[in-house]
Amino acid sequence: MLFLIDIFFFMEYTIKVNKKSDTFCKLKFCKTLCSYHNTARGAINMKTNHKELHNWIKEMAVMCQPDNVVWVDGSREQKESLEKEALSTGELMPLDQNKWPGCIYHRTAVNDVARTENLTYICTKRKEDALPNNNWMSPEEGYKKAGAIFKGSMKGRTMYVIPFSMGPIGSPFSKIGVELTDSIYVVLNMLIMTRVGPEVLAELGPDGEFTRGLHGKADLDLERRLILHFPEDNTIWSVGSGYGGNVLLGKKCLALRIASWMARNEGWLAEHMLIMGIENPAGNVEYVAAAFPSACGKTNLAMLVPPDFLKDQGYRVWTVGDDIAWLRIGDDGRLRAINPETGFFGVVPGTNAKSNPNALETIRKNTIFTNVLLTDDGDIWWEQGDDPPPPEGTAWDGTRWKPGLEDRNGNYIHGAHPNSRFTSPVTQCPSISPEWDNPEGVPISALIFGGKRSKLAPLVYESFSWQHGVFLGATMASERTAAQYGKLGEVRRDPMAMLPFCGYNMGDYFSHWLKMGKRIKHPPRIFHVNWFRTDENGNFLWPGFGENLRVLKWILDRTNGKKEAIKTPIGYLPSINSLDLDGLDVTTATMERLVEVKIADWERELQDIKKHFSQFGEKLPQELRDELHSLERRLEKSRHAVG
Ligand code: OXD
Ligand code: MN
Repeated sequence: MLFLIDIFFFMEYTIKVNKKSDTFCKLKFCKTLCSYHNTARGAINMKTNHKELHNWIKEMAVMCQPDNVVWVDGSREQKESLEKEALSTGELMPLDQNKWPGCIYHRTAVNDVARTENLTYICTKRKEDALPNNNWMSPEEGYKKAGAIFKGSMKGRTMYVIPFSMGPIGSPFSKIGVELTDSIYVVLNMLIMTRVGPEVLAELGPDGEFTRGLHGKADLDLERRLILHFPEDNTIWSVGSGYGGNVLLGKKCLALRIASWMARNEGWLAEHMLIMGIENPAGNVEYVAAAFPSACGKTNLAMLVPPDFLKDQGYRVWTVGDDIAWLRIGDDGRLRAINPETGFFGVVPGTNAKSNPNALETIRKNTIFTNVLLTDDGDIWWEQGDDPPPPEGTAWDGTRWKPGLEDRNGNYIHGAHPNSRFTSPVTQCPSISPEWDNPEGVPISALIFGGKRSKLAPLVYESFSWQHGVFLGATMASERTAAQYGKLGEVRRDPMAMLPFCGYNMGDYFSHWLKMGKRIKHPPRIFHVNWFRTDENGNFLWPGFGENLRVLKWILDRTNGKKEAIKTPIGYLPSINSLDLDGLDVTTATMERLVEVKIADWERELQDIKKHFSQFGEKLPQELRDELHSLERRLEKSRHAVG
């Protein structure tokens, strides 16, 4: 039967190619097609009679002209043989297996170390569906431009077919994607980050919906790099990059940009949020989801270790996810969330016994390290870790490195790239929640927004309502740190931490959030936190790290109606007494500064929010204009009251 189907496809494709009078050499075309058939039949259990899937793979193979097409089946044998192959070509490098069992090393091209937002596009028929928060291209132009780069780009390479599920296979939350890629590094990362295997094809059936993801390294030329999303076609084309955020198509591309589009149409939320459970001494676990812009410590918070004082009382933290949350309204009328991923793709530098001991434990084995420093004996090192630097090694960019190296301007030269990464299975995390892959998700008691604000935002405050909470998310901002591009201290608005990831017009996105709130019978309360307030000398006022659990505790107490709060113009704030500060070395004077609301500062903020809102024009929902005016009135009233 399979044979007959193959003949049928062969004929169909021959006709199509001839009709288009494509310039492909027919011989080559046959080679691609035949090897596709061979490997499709050869791969263990990777059988599907999904005609559209077969057609699409063949169409992409005809364009990219790989020498082979190989299905990825999720098996240990195939993974090991791919590792071996990549080690033999230098795509991967070995690590000391005694020190780093099951771990491998990869170095990206020097020009390819982070997501390239300027080369990332949403391709929709109408420009206004993507703007103002995205780069836009028409689908025709997108397919044409990227197609020209893809054309013939896999000659001499293998195209891997990865069927994957974001979310537990078969869960009502989950979505299926298929990524075609010419990179073994991508295959190995996808095997950690997503669910891959014959079960995915079984779930897809003969005609199930899937996201079509095509990735090709091409020549890794920055001038020929494009990360394109076609939400109207449920398609992603990424070419010219080998960096995770651009090429692990299940992550930012599918689980945020494409999924946010789907979520709007289907009535759910795809968010850039961690999910964590907090267990109280009575053994009850309550869950929160929190959005912070990149580089604000989401992974650290998700894996928080309680300070001794709270641990002794019986508090525990359970990690569900560190980056992405898909949220739907459950039958119980509550908002429920899943982490669609199965791995962590985290930043390595700064990971140490204080900032994140659970991450350190997670990455000890079966981890892919990208762009950290490599020593000559197969060890690795990174800045702000626990270990002193090795006497020498090879830096992330392949150059020789030793401690104290400086460039011509006297700047420190990094051994590990500041955005070097670990890819590790979530199941290796000591704090992984037993509920992390519950197909029904976990119920969310509180949604938390946050950012780095050195002066303005108090440690924590609660919104007055869902609508006000959406306003807090829509106006969220973070100050640039030294490690980021741009002016130091400059405030960057990053609504819901989704600015680089919302796959459609952000004004419509705000409306969607407001609509969702009306549909949730028992909505979570919405909070804002800021761990980063500083004194005049730039020292942090709040100790952060595990102590952040004290703030989460207040948040959950509020959701349970247990704690009083002070009504201020910006929201409900904790009185200092209502925060559990026992055993914490922070003076009352410092605490007072941490919860201070300075009216003059907020009035300045208001002007900036107005500017921020103006970019959404007519698309800005009236409810958010109302919230802005209410805040203005409350601040005015408060200023008069103070005199
Ligand atoms: C990430 C990011 O890589 O948000 O998770 O940039
Ligand atoms: Mn992220």
